[in-house]
Amino acid sequence: MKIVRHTAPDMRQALRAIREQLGEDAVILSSRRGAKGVEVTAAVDFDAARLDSTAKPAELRVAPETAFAPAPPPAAAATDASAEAMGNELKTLRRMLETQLAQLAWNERTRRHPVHVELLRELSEIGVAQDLADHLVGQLPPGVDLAQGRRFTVAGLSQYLQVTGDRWLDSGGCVAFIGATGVGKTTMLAKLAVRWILRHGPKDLALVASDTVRIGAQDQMHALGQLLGVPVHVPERFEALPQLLAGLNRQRLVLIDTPGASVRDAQFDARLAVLGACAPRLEPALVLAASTQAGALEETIARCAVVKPASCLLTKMDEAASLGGALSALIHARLPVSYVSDGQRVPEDLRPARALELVTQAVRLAKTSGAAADEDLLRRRFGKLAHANT
Ligand SMILES: Nc1nc2c(ncn2[C@@H]2O[C@H](COP(=O)(O)OP(=O)(O)OP(=O)(O)O)[C@@H](O)[C@H]2O)c(=O)[nH]1
Ligand SMILES: [Mg+2]
Repeated sequence: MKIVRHTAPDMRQALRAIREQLGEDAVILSSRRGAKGVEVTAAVDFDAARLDSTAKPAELRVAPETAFAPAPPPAAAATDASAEAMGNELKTLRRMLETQLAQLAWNERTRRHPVHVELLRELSEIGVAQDLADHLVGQLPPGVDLAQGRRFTVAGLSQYLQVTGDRWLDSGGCVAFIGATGVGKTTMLAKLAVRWILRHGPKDLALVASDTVRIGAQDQMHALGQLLGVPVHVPERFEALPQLLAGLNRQRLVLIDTPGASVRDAQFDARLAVLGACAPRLEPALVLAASTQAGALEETIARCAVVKPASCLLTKMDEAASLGGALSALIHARLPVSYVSDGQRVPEDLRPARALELVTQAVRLAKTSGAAADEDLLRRRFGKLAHANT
């Protein structure tokens, strides 16, 4: 491929000069008006042109006795390869051009709105998703300084993050804890059961052990029931859960332990269908480990959306290196948080979720971990967005 740039007083003259130099196959890549007239950048693929003109008819013929589907003739294959190479080069050029435009847009944004740019950097360091960060900064009233901007974005994030309050421990419910393996479902159930007993006594509580998959899961639930003095109910099969729950109408709080599985596992979908059949009595609650990567959290949330979880519980807050990604995923999904857990101790490490507290914790975590946004990444992300919006 050959690329040339021509400057001429007007477009007609520039195009003529390009045609004379590169021929009729020239492709215009860009044009812009400058002080000296019009600058046009064009390219032509010489290899393709040469191949076309030198291809001999004999090379393109297929022997008539060939019984099976013939392979593409060599000249045609070469032309294909050449066209593909040209396509790739054009893609590379386009990417380079986009990067440059993003850089220009970012520089312009830095010059005109230094506070916005600083806030975007800080939100990225917290782990807040790019579109959400851009949206928050876009909502700022004109003329705010950095300290005011910080308060606005923290307040904005905590307004978007929904929480349920201490609902189950106050008034009870029928809750099934669902989620991936090892995220802390059973531990969370145990913490809530103990807290309930401390507040209301054991009378109105029932535990359901429907995890028949993990070795020892049933024993664990029976041991918990014995310790707390509450009955533990075991369905014959997971599919028998709706009948079992129908018999537990009198209890004010029913906590159901379910087996963990990869959310891509077909078994997981089948169990969700059973839980869906228990609606509206049963409330599926999604247990998410805050230490999980935001993309994986988003996938789990999307897969579990079929049972319309009314809330989620965030566990392993103490293990998370960053919280902004998890909070962004919850905000995107409009999924309220009910309780959070930041340790293994039963029942100490459990608290009802409070939005401002969670956002402040995310900010603090970014500060203590010394998270530093990659300048190049910022420029590409937000510059591209700014350029796309112009
Ligand atoms: N650091 C920390 N560990 C936790 C927390 N919650 C649970 N764990 C630990 O995580 C491990 C798994 O917890 P489980 O409650 O068994 O998780 P699960 O989701 O029931 O696991 P499966 O039933 O196997 O899918 C245990 O060692 C818990 O003590 C937490 O908030 N922080
Ligand atoms: Mg478990």
